[in-house]
Amino acid sequence: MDARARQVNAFPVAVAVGTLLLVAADASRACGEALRGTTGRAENARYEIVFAAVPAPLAAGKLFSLDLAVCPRGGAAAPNALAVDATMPEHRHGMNYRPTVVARGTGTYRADGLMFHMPGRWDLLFDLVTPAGTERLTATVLLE
Ligand SMILES: [Cu+2]
Repeated sequence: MDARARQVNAFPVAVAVGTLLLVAADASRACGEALRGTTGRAENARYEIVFAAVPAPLAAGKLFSLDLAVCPRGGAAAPNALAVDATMPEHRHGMNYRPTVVARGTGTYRADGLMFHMPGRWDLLFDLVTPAGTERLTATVLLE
């Protein structure tokens, strides 16, 4: 075996070691690295949700989707389902659309059909259906 062949064979080993190190990193960091172009996060003691808007940045009056990753913390059970909604708490109204959420495996989800129809403060509401009950996590978005 010449040197070039050995180098080619060594490459997958290096990739495997890198993956193991990533898995060993703490769970919240792994969640943060699960999505490219992360828009924001919602968290409590038991769960962390990171999300990326598609398309980004968000704009008033435009339909958008969210790519989401849900990471249980501290031994919390993985959720069975996720629902997404949004409200403007200062105006006491929600969206004019009802988003749909599809599970994509390994704690990731896609929510389609969201629209912030006016600028201002919006609260994204994430309802996690878990074996211990439903948990609501909230993330505030300020839309210009
Ligand atoms: Cu409003």
